[in-house]
Amino acid sequence: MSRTFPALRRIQQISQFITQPRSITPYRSSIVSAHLPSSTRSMATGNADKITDWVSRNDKSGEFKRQNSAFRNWISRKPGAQFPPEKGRYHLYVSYACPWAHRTLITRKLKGLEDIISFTSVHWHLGEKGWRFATPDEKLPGENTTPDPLHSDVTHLRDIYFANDPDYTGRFTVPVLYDKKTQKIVSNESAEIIRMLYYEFDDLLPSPNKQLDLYPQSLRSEIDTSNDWIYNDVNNGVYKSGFATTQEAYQKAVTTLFSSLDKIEAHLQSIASPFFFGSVLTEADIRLFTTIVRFDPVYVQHFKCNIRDIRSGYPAIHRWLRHLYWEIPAFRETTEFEHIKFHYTKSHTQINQFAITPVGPVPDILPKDEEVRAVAAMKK
Ligand SMILES: N[C@@H](CCC(=O)N[C@@H](CS)C(=O)NCC(=O)O)C(=O)O
Repeated sequence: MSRTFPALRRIQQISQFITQPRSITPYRSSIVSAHLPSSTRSMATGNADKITDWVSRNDKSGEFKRQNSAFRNWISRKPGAQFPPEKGRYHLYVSYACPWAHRTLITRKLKGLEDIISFTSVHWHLGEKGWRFATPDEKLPGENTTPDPLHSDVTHLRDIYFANDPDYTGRFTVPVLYDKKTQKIVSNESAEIIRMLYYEFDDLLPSPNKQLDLYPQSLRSEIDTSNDWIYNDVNNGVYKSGFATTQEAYQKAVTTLFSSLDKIEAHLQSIASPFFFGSVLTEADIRLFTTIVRFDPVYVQHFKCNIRDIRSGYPAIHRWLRHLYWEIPAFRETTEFEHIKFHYTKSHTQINQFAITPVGPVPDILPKDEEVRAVAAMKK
């Protein structure tokens, strides 16, 4: 039983997780206690909705609308830059559950920035005050899923947002790229953070890492074009499908999502190389991977993206996915399925009232040389 259903075993272990008492040990500095205790702040979305209302209850369109990120500074190696690249100066706040934050973890590892940029993952549960940090006694999978190592009195990610801007009215999203020196948020936009990581720290890196170019000049316009539709239809498309509160909004999103997956499948079928743009790994692979690796374990059932699944319906995408996951450690080592499965199913109570986490699919991702039974039978 436990061998066949590892997910079930994990679910049983965490059944009393959500409201554990907090005991915080002091770390280095305090940013919130004077004026912004998290328990007394109300919602920050600027309206009457709760944090867990993904589509406003007043929005008749029923469509999920993602907000624009508010902090948009750049780390730059240009002389006189406000945020220059420095070893040990910057910290990433992420969630292993989040596909946007996952981009930054993969890029950090691919570029060999582990000793240069530190990180913390929040707990996978997102409640009415948004993301919270794990308590010292909670043992969660994944490196650095700990209390905030930088601030003794921070319990929630929103404390960091409010310390930067007490009037902040947006959502408290991960990833956050944080400057320990000035105690400022540099950026909370993953698409921009990964591009900073591609080049701005290169002077601090040895040659092989420096040479890894994830956004090569010769492919930039192709990457930008694919980013555009893959973001709208696929990365964000799964959310538009899952959070829709009308049949019409759902159907529009889910059919667009699957026609784009069909297009990606045809593209990957047509090239005989392992990466999205041929023989070199690029940003396009990173951005698509973080959605596709969550697809079968979560999006198929939780977001109703169930016209097909990846493992039985998209052989070329499945091959591409498993190549990245099993062959390139930066992809596998930053993927934490427990955070992924529990976050969505136990945080999105607007669409999963009883927070039941489905046991399957088993396993979360197939080994490289195994297929689902029907596919395997066809091959015999
Ligand atoms: N544009 C942002 C989006 C990030 C985002 O939406 N993150 C989600 C997690 S997957 C989040 O933190 N949501 C918390 C909330 O909206 O309350 C990026 O790409 O960095």
